[in-house]
Amino acid sequence: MKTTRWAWSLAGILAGAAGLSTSYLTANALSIRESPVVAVAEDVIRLTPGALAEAAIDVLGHRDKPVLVAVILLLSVGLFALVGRLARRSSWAPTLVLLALALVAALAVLLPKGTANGSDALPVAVGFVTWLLALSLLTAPLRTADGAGPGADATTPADATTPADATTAAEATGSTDRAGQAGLPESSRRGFLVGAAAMAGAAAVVGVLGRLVGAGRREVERIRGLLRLPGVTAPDVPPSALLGTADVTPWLTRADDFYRIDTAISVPVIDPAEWQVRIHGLVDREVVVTFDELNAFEKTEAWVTLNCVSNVVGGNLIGNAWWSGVRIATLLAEAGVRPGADAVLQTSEDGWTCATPIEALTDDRDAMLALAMNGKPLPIEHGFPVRSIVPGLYGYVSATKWVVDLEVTRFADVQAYWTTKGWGERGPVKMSSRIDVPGSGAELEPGEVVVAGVAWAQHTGIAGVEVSVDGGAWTAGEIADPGTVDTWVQWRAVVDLEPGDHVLQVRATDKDGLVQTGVERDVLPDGATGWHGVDVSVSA
Ligand SMILES: Nc1nc2c(c(=O)[nH]1)N[C@H]1C(S)=C(S)[C@@H](COP(=O)(O)O)O[C@H]1N2
Ligand SMILES: [Mo]
Repeated sequence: MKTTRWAWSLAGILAGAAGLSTSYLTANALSIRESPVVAVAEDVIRLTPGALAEAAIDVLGHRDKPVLVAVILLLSVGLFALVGRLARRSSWAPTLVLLALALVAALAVLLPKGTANGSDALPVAVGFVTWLLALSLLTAPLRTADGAGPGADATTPADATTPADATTAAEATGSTDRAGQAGLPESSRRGFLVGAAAMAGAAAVVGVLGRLVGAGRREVERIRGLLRLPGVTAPDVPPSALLGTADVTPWLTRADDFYRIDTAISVPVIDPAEWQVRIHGLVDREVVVTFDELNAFEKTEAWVTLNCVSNVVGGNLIGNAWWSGVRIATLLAEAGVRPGADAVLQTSEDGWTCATPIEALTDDRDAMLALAMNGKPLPIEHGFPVRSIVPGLYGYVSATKWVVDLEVTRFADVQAYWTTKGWGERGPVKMSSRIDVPGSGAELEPGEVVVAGVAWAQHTGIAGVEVSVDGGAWTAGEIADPGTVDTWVQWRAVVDLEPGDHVLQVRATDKDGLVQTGVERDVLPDGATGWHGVDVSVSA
């Protein structure tokens, strides 16, 4: 007995819908900014060449994203139908197609954005598993009807228009009652239809649930969009910070491109109206500050380059932004720090902790409780509504996102999240430098080659950089002057390259005269050291 082709297609489409809805629910339950489908749409927009994108915006106006999401969903329906049909003859072919789809989605979620973290791929994984389970559930009655397992009728391709294939004949005649007498025996037919209806219902329920679960984040995004932050100005990149070299990492990191590191599986979503920070411990009086109170304080603003202790030499867990907030020193002064205290244990809404030297919080580097990044309220992933920013220290000892508690204390008396796992207690940023152009593996013409990148020694400042070819003599490059010691600086140098394979290396010198060490150390326990090198080959 043969089943109909449309039934297999429908099974594929419903299994696909089920997977999309469970991934959507998972994304919303974890407060992830976007579902996998939207992530794919955003990446398509991002990767679309400028001219084409402009043409699309001309035609579609600012509905380009919803239109694209609709197109992606339609294409998916086609692919899911194909997956269903493939399932008739093979068990691995549909799995492969679904795996490919899942990989595209995972890449869209993880790769291009600095803002993703590992758990952002969870919705894709959940969706993929749902696809496989739903497909095998829905196709079971069809398989029974076919009277054999996958592959049994491989000699008779389902799509072939042999006269013997009654179902194809029925389709060819455009029969409206395709479910009927065309192929499925009554019992399998009922089993399949009941299963299909149940799957469609379940997918719809899960989708609606996802929408409801996501309401909290949408509401906080709305509030965030309406927030007024007096004293917060838009970023205005100092021209002296730019050397104008092509293809160098932008000096200002856009929030969307800013690396993201945290232990949050579900992103904390906090309504500013419910936010407050408590300052207590070794203080004269405990102080609680609400968001509106904090927002009423005088703001301080600064360019600060933040980086992660886990950044390997040459890595990109580093970003530079214009931060606006309230000096932590002002708040600590209101509480009155008692003698003997040397640390502040910071705690986030999700229970993450770090201990920061009081000195770094109260000296002239203007450590702040930041309310804005690049002139806008903090993105939720970067700590909305309030996070700490301390120039010169790695994020893991200072940059608490979603901060809610500051306990004045002593290092000797506390343990913090990462220090219990073997990371250093203090985390001053180590000087480093990176080559951005040419890229590793670049193929170049012989002669003069521009080498360029960024270098940093937060809160000390970079005095210069040098480059070397194949471990030879160091030659000085030029550096830009951002007008602060708390950010990375752009640098460039020109080297003369002969045909052949070469290694280019860079090292920096800070404003204290210290030369960046070539000794290679791992990121654990307190930051990597060593020189960044790139391999290039020069044609003859
Ligand atoms: N609440 C919270 N804050 C946190 C962390 C975290 O896991 N949880 N990670 C820290 C680390 S290790 C770094 S490097 C910075 C990264 O900040 P970003 O994600 O905004 O780039 O945040 C810090 N603040
Ligand atoms: Mo970090």
